[in-house]
Parts: sequence; C-alpha cells; structure tokens
Amino acid sequence: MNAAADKVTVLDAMVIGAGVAGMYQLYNLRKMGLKVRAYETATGVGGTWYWNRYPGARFDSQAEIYQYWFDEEMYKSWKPSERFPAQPETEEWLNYVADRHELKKDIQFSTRIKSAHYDEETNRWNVVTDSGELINTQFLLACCGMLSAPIENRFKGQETFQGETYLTGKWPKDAKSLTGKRVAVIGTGATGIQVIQTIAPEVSSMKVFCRTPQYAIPMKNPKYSEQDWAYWCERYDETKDKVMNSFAGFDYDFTAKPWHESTEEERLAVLEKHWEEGSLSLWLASYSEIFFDEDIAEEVSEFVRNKMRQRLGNDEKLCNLLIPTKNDYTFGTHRVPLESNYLEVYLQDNVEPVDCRTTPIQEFVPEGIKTEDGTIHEFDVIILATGFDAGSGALSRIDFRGRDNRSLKDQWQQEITTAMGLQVHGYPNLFTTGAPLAPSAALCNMTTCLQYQVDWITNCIDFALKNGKKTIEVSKEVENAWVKHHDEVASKTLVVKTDSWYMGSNVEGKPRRLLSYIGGVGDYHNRCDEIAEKGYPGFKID
Ligand code: NA7
Repeated sequence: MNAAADKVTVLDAMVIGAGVAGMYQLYNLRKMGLKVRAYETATGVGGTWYWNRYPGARFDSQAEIYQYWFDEEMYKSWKPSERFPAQPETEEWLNYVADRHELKKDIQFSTRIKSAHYDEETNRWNVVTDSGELINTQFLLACCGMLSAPIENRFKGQETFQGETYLTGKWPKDAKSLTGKRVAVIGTGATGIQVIQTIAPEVSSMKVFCRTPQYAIPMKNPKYSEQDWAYWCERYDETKDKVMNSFAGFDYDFTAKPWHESTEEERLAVLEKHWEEGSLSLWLASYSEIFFDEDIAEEVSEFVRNKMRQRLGNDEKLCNLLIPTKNDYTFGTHRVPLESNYLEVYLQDNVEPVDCRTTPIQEFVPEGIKTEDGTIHEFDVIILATGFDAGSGALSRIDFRGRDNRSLKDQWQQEITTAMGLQVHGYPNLFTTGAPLAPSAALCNMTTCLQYQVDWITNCIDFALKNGKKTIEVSKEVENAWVKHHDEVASKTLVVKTDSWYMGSNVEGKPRRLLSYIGGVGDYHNRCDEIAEKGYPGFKID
C-alpha cells in the first residue's frame, strides 16, 4: 500500500467525470445535501469540450438548445456568439457554469479512476485512482461520456512515424501550427470533416484518406446578436419543453405530412425547406420514414446526392469517392455530419483524396503512410480522426466489479446490456449517464438526454434515501425487458443494417447492438417517468 492509499476518502456519492453530465450530477447531489465529490482525468471541466480541441470542433445542435435548463438566469446571461459555437466557446461556457455554481472546489482534476469494486458486506463501493488514492462511497455515478474513449492504435507501426501524430479526441493544448505543413487526415466521420474543412486553407498540402463516404449537409452558422439571443430568452420555457419531448431532443420534430400522402412537389418543398435550414433538421425533422422505408430513404438520399454532385462540379472521380450509394447505406442511417465547404475542399489544388477502399492503409512508416499498393505517402503531420469505442468504451476502461465480483467489462465483451442506460443489474448503487441503450449522440441532442438522465438518477437516489433505504439495484427482469424493447424498436429501423459506431462495428470484436435508444427522446422520458411515478417497480431498494 503506498502513502496515498493510507487515507480513505469517505463519501456519500462519487461522480466520475466533469463533463456536461458529471457537472450537473455533482450540482444535484450536492444540493440534496450529500457529501459528494467528482473526479476528472483532465485538468479542467468540459469532458468532450475539454479533449476535442481539434481545429474546427463545434457542436451540431444549435446554441439555444445545447444548454442546461436548471438555471434560467444562467441561460439568459451567457450569450452565444453564433448558432453553432466552436469548441473554445463551449469549453468557456462550461467553465462559466462551473464557476457560477462553485463546482470546481468539489472536483479533483488530473485523476483517472482505475477500479471500483462493490463490497457486499458494507454495501459500499471501494474506488481506486491512478495515484493509488482510495475512495469509499455509497453511490457511484459514472458520467464517463458516450464518445470519450478514442481508438488510439488503429494502425501498424504508428509509433515509427517521425513527424507529429495528433489524435482528434486528445488534441494537445500546445499542438504545433499546421501552416505550411504536409498533412494527412485519416477519417471522414463528423470529426474528420470538421478538421479537413478547417485546415485546408492553411496547410501546404493535405491527403485525405477516405473510406466510407458521407451524406454531407451544409451548416448555416450565422452570428448571434443581442437581439437574436433576446429572442431565444423570451422562448426559454417553450424551448425547454420542446427539447424534452421531441424525437431527438432538439427543438424541431417530424411534423411533415406522411410521405405517401404527399405529392412529389410537396415532398420536394419539405426537403428543400430543411436543406435551407442548415441544421440537422433534414435528418431529424423531415420524414421519419427514412428510418424505416428503404424506398423513401433512397429517394431522400438521392435528393442529398444531387446537391452533393452539384457542389463537386459533377466531377466523376470525386463523386464516386465522396458520395454514398444505395449499396453503402441510405441517408440518416449513419451519423449525418453538418459541414461548411467540406466538399469544395477537394476542388482545391493542395488537397488530394486517397481512396482507402481500393488502396487501404497498410502501415505507418517513418516518412508517413504506406498504402497496400506499395506507395509511401510522405507527411509532416498525421491526424487521426478515426473514432471512438462509443458507449461502452469509457466504462470498460474502469475495472467495475459488482456483486459476486462480476466484471462489467467482461460482461460487455459478451453482450452490451443496460436498463434504460441508467443501471446494470448486479451493480447496486452504480448509475450511468451516456451509457449504451439510452438515447444519445445525434439521435439525441446530448445536453437534453444527459440532463434528463441525471435528473432521473437524482430523483431515484432521493426516493431511496427519503425512505430510509441504502441500496438501489435494477432487477434482471427490468433490464431484460428494456433490452428486448430496445431491440424491437431498433430492428424496425434501417440503422441496424448499417455499419458504424452506432452499432459498435467500428471496434473489432465488439458485440453488435444499436448503442443509442431509437424510440425517441419523448418516448424514453415517458417510460422512465412512469417507472419513477410508480415507485420504481423492478428496482430492489433496500
Ligand atoms: P467516426 O464517425 O467513427 O469516423 C471515423 C472515421 O475513421 C471513419 O471515416 C472511418 O471509416 C475512418 N477509419 C477508421 N479506421 C480506418 C482505417 N483503417 N482506414 C481508413 N479509414 C478509417 O468517428 P468521428 O470521431 O468522426 O465521429 C464520432 C462521433 O463523435 C460523431 O458521430 C459525433 O457524434 C461526435 P469507416 O467509416 O470505418 O469506413
């Protein structure tokens, strides 16, 4: 036992993570009067918005809804500069939230949690940090993030490359300037697209290693004036209500007349209206049929493809490389990225796409990247925008042991299950946010779903404590019923037929299951509310 381990910090509740969810969880539990502390690996608050400081990082939810709803004055006093603010502003905002509510004094930074073991004798959790510090807590709140475990070692020989390698999800604060550099970007997901469009004007040359193409939608990102923000402040209650009840936690929802009841002109008008909107509404508020009906999905896909073809000047080679076909997947079954002049980048002289479908990356070499055709592509900098072990990844990095010493990581290597993404049977008093099988990332505006989950968890703990109880554990029956319902809803959609991180297919060996609940945020809230209103049937509260 080292010196740090001599002392045990005893808590009522411990929060892991100080991102959007962890900060709010800390706030809530502290307000309840519990002795609570949060632990965070980073040196500051922000979670996603701390780590993803890559060029061009910004959210795809509008500023008026990427918000907390527990402090109206705070909403009104923070004035976003534009509709989709970039990472620095969002990190600043989360610091503003933390400072306004004096959260930092209860957050221990620069600390990674290594293990958390449940003690069945005392009904408490014993947690160990990377410095060997011990924490003993009754409740454990894992707010570890949905997309916070970047995949770091995708390629053979990565360490041999002699230039700079940057991982988007761990972009260093002191990253060197890319101006005048020969740069490679691997990955054209939502992240890669933001990087590519942002750095294209400054690098001397850029090769983009493209594999699966994306249906790209142009973002409209006007600056927000005082008057613009005053408009949203007047609609505070209305907007809050809308986000909590819509399909995807946004302030827009599917309201168009059903596809089959509409004329061709009407459909086109709806699609054009959403296209002009310049947000994710084309995906999450035009025709819900795109999630279920292959023919409709194909027609909407063709609408998007046509727009993309025009932007690429109908260049056959670029169109073939950058526009998804029906054989790839249809629009909306994969995370839809919002972008700004992303496609136009490929028309620049200093940008060259490399087709990873015909010439996959073989390995990294000291000079750069070797593709399977034997070509060595030389670079000064390689940027990895290669994604995350989503949902289960961040939680599996911690050695969680529940009753009977069961391991969450081992369980999830076999099958990923949760009850509403909030608890897992066998792990009493452990609650999770942003976990598999809850609505998440783009199928839910993250601030909406995380706040709801935190509120639900807080109320559940409050219920137990007010009734003089010490432990809360979801039954296997409730968990099984949720998984069954989740799968039934998911199986009706085209999303489960498409490979992407939504299905865990970007991580070798990961069990396949849709990681986000797709029954709709409003529906999820109704189901979870009902459980709470009925006194948590199926939860063992002792
Ligand atoms: P994504 O969406 O998982 O994208 C990762 C990208 O990396 C994607 O284009 C992958 O191509 C590509 N990739 C991964 N491995 C390789 C290899 N070996 N060769 C070539 N290309 C590769 O991650 P993001 O970070 O962009 O987005 C994740 C979420 O974060 C996003 O949806 C937002 O919600 C925020 P593939 O598709 O596998 O062919």
